[in-house]
Amino acid sequence: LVTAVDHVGIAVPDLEAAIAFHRETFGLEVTHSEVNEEQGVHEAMLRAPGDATGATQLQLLAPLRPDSAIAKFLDRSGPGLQQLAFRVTDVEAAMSALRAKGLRLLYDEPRRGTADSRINFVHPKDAGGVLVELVEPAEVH
Ligand code: CMX
Repeated sequence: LVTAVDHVGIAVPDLEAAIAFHRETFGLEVTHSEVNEEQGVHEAMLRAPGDATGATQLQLLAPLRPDSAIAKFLDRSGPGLQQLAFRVTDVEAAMSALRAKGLRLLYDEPRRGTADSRINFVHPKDAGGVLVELVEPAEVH
């Protein structure tokens, strides 16, 4: 079902400040950044310099709007770990397999995630208190 831990996501109030902190403190490098309007986030992906392409990344997530998932998370919990993302080869198949085990998925159909990936989430109450994202990466041409 799961082929890799794709990324770990941290909610931050200020994306540029968080990127600078992770670069200057831990030496991480930004590989990608984008605005995802539907998810209400301005986000960046970072990796350790020794990691190969495809290694687990760190995702920094800043809110675009006060009613977004990240803004609500920051209001409730403050900055910190918000999600664990598993890479899958077929997000619909993963959704079916998890639904068959009685887990609740947040969306009926996959939505657009980072870099045109297809994503869904398992409700944190059904995954040990962790918001689990399923990520099917876009095909690389
Ligand atoms: N991790 C663990 N638990 C969480 C959580 C998180 N990130 N977010 C909420 N919860 C908990 C709450 O604390 C609450 O627990 P209690 O009932 O014990 O207080 C419970 O889950 C349900 O909370 P809720 O008020 O019903 O729901 P919220 O409005 O907090 O929304 C969630 C939670 C997961 C449905 C919402 O954050 C969501 O839709 N997330 C998916 C989208 C997302 O996170 N987008 C940003 C990232 C985009 C990307 O990765 O590309």
